[in-house]
Amino acid sequence: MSNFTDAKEQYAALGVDVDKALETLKKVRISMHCWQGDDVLGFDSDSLSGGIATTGNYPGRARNPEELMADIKKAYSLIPGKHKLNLHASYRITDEKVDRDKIEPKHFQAWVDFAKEEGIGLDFNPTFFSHPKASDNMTLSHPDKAVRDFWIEHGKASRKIADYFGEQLGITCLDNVWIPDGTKDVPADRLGPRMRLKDSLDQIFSVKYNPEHVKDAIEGKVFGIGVESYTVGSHEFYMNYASKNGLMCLLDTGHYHPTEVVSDKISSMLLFNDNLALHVSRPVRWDSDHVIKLSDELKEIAEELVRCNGLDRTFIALDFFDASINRIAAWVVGMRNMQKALLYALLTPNKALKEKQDAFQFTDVLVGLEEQKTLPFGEVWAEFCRRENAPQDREWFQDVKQYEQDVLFKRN
Ligand code: RNT
Ligand code: ZN
Repeated sequence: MSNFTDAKEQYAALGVDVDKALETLKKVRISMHCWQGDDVLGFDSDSLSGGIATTGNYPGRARNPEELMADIKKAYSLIPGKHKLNLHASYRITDEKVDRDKIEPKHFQAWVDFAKEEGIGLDFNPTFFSHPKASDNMTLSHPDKAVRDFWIEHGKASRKIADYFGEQLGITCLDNVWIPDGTKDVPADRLGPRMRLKDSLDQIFSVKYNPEHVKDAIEGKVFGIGVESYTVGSHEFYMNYASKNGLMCLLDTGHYHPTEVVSDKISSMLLFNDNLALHVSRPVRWDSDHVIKLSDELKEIAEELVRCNGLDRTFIALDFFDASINRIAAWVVGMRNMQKALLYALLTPNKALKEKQDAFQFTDVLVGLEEQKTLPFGEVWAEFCRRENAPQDREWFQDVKQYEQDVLFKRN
C-alpha cells in the first residue's frame, strides 16, 4: 500500500474524504501580491512611504516589468494550481508620463496579456502612498480639496481598470482601497478627517460596475509608522462604511492589536456579508509583514473559511514584503503555506467535532483537534503536488537557488 493510500484510509476512518478535499483545494485561487518582488517600489516612484516599510537588502530585486514578470512566472511554476496576481496602480507599464489620477486600462495592458498567457486572474489596488501628494500622510481625508480631488480621481480611475481586468479575464477582480491617512500624535479633531474620507469614498463608489467584473473592498488598520496615534481609516470606520454601502471590509491579519486574531472575525463577517476579503500577512510584534508561516493562526483562519462554507465567497490575498531573503522563495513559501493551511482545514473532521461541541463534550473536541496534528497530512500534500504537476517540498528550493545564480545575482 502506498503512503498516500494509507493516509487516505486514516482520514476516511474519521469521516474525511481526501479526494474531495484535494478537488476543493484545486479550485481555490490565491492572489499573489506582485509587490513582494520589488520591495513595494513599483514603476512610478523610487521610494516607499505611507507608514509601511520593507527592510533588508538581499540581492536580486526586480527592477523593471520584465524582471518582475520573469520572477512571478518562476514563482508560479513552483506553486500548485492556477491563481491570481495582485497589482498596485504604481505598477503601470507605459512610457507616457502619466500621473496617478490619469491612469487608464491601456497602461496595464501588458499585465492583462501576461495574465492571459499564465491563465491567472488579476486583482487591483489604487496606490495612495509613495507619491508627492501623499507626503502629508493624508490623501482621501486631506483638508485641501484639491489634494482630495486628485486622489478621488485616482480611486475612480483604478476601479475602471479593475473592471477592465474582470471583463478581459472573465475572473472577478477585487479592487481594494487602503490609504495611509493618520497623525503621528494625538489629534485635535478625529471626526473631520473621517467625514472627509466618507465623502471621498462616496464619490469614488458612486460609479457602478458589473459585480461579475469588479468587487470593491476597503482595508482598515490600527496604526502605521509615523502615524502611530490616529488612523483615519480604522476598522470601525470601514466596517460601518462597508455595511452601509454594500462593500467588503477587507481584513489584513497584521492590522489589529497584537493579541487580536482575524480567525475569530471570519464567522461574523461571513454571516452578515456575501463576500469576504483577506490580506494574509504575519505581524511580528507589529504590522511587520513577514512571510506567512504554517502557524496555528494561519491554520485557524483556514479552518474558519472551511467551516463557514466561505471558500468560494472569500478573496484570499497575501500581503507581506521581506527584502532580507530571496524574494521568490518568500512568494513560494507563502503561497504553499496558504494552500497547506487550507488543505489541513479541509482534512479536519469538522462535522464530528461540531456534534461533540453541541453535546458539550469538550474533551472530545480537544482530543480530536490535537490528534489531528499527527495524522499523515504531509502525504496528502505530496499527492496534491503530484496531481498538479508541481514540485514537492524539498525539491522546489533547489530550483530557486539555481535561478538565483543564473538570474537574480546578476542584477545589481
Ligand atoms: C498596508 C496595507 C496594504 C499594503 C499593500 C501594499 O498596511 O496592508 O494592503 O500592504 O497595499
Ligand atoms: Zn494589507
